[in-house]
Amino acid sequence: MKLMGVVNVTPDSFSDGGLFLEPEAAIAHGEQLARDGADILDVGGESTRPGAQEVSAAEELARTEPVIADLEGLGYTVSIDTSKALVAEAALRAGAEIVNDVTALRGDSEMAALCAERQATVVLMHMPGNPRTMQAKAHYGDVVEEVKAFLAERIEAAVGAGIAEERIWVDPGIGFGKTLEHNLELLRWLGELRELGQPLVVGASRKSFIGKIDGSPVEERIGGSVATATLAAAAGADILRVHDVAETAQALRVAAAVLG
Ligand code: HH2
Repeated sequence: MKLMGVVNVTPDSFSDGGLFLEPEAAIAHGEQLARDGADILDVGGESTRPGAQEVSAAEELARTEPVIADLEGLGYTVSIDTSKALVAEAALRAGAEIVNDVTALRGDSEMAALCAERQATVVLMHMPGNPRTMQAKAHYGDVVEEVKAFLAERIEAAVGAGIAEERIWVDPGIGFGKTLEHNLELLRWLGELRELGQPLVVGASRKSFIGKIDGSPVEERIGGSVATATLAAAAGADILRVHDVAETAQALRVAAAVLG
């Protein structure tokens, strides 16, 4: 089990926007997450929340590159959370090893070839449409089957573009074009996605589905996030993308001790 700690270098991320916009603050936050137990630091320079402002590649690159260079220099494993090949290229040059693309290589026609050539590990995430259109597309017959079929198709596309199968991770995209019930179904049947045969990433941390269950505002969703992460781990997730690394790491230690 790996923990991927979230380092948002943005003014508008849904849970921590503006807190780490200065490179020094983002780097210090990344270092803290690593001390807390993060195995990977996921650096992002553009919010993907519904309705978020689009950011130019130049701005996204300027936000993320110095943070990645410093964190990589300190010896940490870094991923870049981007859909833009220009941003990913600069990140890989600065030492990132993983490209976390919420569009699953559909957002930028250069992205697949870049990841293949640079031998990056890629995270392929499910999202219908894009962040601006996704909530209108939250319609499924069987959400688990449809997400699984989408991811299978994206794995095939990635392999076709020359990305080695052992470098492909998959993610159901909790909160991306899904209603509360869709998110719960996916979390309930997470094990089905293991049949894809690739490492499984789950990112449910602080997301609005938790607030829809108990009315909690975003700053009060740590309990729900940790519960979800623990259940996802028990269901076979391999990588958990979380904001609250220390709390999640403790929950996983205790769960592992109890399960023996
Ligand atoms: N969720 C977010 C962003 N990137 N990447 C993957 N692979 N899986 C996810 O579930 C995922 C992701 C949204 O969370 P956050 O980065 O905290 O917010 P924002 O997009 O507003 O910056």
